[in-house]
Amino acid sequence: MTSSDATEFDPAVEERLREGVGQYLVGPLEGRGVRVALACGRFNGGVTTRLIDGALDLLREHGVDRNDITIAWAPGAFELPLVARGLALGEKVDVIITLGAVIRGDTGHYDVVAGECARGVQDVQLATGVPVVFGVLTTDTVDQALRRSLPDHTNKGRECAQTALEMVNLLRQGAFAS
Ligand code: INI
Repeated sequence: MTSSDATEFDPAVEERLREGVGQYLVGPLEGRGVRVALACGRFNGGVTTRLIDGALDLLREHGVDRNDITIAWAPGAFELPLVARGLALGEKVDVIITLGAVIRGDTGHYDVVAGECARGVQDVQLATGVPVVFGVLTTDTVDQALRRSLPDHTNKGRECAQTALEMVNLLRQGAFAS
């Protein structure tokens, strides 16, 4: 979900904010030297592969080396937190992007799978200090999932890749504990 036009961040205010404070911390979208793992659910793989393509496009555009990108497949969204935890503790990546698709129409346990996945992802990033981006679509219909994984700037995987670079470069700054 992107901000609406009414709530979107206005870059024009940035200069004013910078001038008004001592430290202004923001993560630039620099991909060189950033190691990224994509933890992906195979369930609804027709959607998750579209999210992967969106993420890879953004990472390449910002200079991430292909050798610094890892793809790890989990059976479904429920397993993504454990895969993310393993990658984080392995200390070979700087950020993990979880990509999945939980579609209400397909399952009675939608709420459990979606909720546990989100909770687990947050738990992993807080416990390890490695940023874990939540790129799991939670939709009512297949059509909604397909619309959020189009090959354009609205693709959720692409959006999450941008979040990943911003978070890595933000947390690399001196004000943060390493
Ligand atoms: N996993 C998903 O990623 N998306 C779904 O929509 C989904 N549904 O519909 O059930 C789903 N289920 C599998 C789940 O993630 C686990 O892999 C499974 O329960 C085994 O632990």
